[in-house]
Amino acid sequence: MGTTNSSFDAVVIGAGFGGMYMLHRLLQQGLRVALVEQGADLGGTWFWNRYPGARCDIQSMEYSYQFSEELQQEWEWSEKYATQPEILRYANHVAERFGLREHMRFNARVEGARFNETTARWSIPIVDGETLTAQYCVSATGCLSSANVPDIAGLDSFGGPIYHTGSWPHGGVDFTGKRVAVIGTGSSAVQSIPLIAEQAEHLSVFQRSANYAIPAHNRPLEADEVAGIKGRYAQFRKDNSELPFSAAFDNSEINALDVSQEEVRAELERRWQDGGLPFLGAFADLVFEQGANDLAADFVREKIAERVNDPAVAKLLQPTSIVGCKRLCVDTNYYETYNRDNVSLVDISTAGIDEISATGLRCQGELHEVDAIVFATGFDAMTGSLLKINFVGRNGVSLSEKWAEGPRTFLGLCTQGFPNLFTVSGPGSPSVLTNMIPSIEQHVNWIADCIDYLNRRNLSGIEASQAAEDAWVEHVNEVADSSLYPGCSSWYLGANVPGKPRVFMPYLGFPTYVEKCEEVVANDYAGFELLAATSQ
Ligand code: N01
Repeated sequence: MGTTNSSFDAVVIGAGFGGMYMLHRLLQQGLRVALVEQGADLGGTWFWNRYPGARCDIQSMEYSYQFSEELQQEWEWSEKYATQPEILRYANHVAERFGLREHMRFNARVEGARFNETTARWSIPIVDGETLTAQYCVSATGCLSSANVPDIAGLDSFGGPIYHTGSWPHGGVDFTGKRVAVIGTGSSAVQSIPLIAEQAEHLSVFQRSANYAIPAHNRPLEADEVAGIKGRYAQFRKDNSELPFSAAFDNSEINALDVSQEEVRAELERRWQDGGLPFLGAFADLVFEQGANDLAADFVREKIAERVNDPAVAKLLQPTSIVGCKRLCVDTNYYETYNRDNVSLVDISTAGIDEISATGLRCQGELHEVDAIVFATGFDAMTGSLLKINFVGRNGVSLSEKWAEGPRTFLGLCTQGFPNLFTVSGPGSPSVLTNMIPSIEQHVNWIADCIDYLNRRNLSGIEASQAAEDAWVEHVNEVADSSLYPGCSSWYLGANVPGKPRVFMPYLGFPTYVEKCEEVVANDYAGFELLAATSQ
């Protein structure tokens, strides 16, 4: 279809796990595809998040591609939870193995993408580069890729280095002999704080809200457990795909409110000892019934009190919110770190940080002098990176205009008014409430099959219908409202970014979602309008 080297059948944006697999699928279909990536290399999340202690808290045997049986058989994971360098090595291995690199353009930031209604093609200019055109544009820009740096007065006046966990220097950072501030206590902070504390002269953690963390109990993988999974990998994947989070969380069908308190405690203790996110699967009603959630919350608060020596510090570290309503953290020595002499916890829950000066952070009048600041303040999640691209669809309407009141999509895959634009793990899809890689694969497979369907019929494209999109947005909200998830100020709701509309963005329930996607296909893309071939 293309005539010059800037004209493609499809352009994929982002070289993380989503973009890489999208590229692979479309190349296999014989299409001319370019992948553009703003970073200097591939890996997405795992390219950027190189902070000390960065590792995935989904088990490595699951947090990996399943599209190639040979790939999943040959790759050897070393630990239960893989480190960032190991995951990045895996991403590079995949790119080499499937010949993806030569189709990738790095340091290529998209500076706006516009749909041409006459040609039914996207025009995609690259900063300081050429303009690519393509029939299809697939955004695989990631759900947690647009760093959130709070606008704190005086930030620019700080005399030392400032880091964000999500764009960590590639050469690493040596905090030896330094007084360090970490702002934030989410997953990135929980992972990095114990290691920064080991190195720094002094670490001050600035906590706005306490978060629940469950011990990881990370360990090397045993040869026999690896062989056990590899011996039935396809079935293992299939079993997991039928679970709510598409991960082996050993989800119980028992309600905490239907059994005795002793039974509840025994099961929570068992989960605590096993460690990690499967804690959330302890009871079927845990994220749906406040009473059940309270039991789990009390349990974790008690554990925190046991792990932290100073009762006043322990109290500050005990969250009062709903367990799981903000993403559960998984830790290694997080709470014990506060028992160290060189670590202090600064409570900023009521008054925040007044200002940053040349030498430190001032809170409630007191100056905390530091040599370096680490922002572990998360991301403008799910919509941040999409909106930064400045997509312009039909009638010159931009995505920011369309999503001014919050994201609106059909299945998290497409948004009305933006034909031939697909989003991998878009808002309105299960994405961040699941094991991301299987979710990504499901999305990519759907998109690749859809493009193949359109090409076989010589159609010029596809667009979500307004009615299907409206119904989907309503359904996503209804499902979320049946749970406890919307009950706290989480990034799932956009509540971490000042001024962002509060809309629950992910879809809760992976298997139901997959059924709905398959139903749409079985009904010849019901809910979409198929666009006739253009004369261009
Ligand atoms: O970011 P977060 P993250 N002043 O948004 C605080 C995934 N992930 O990078 O809770 C002061 O969770 C904020 O406080 P509050 C995972 O899905 C996975 O840690 O909003 N503080 C919070 O404490 C995760 O959920 C892995 O009151 C401010 C923290 O900063 C997601 O990425 C590892 C503030 C931000 O926590 C994001 O995690 C790491 C302000 N103005 C991340 N603004 C693994 O798989 C925000 N905060 C292991």
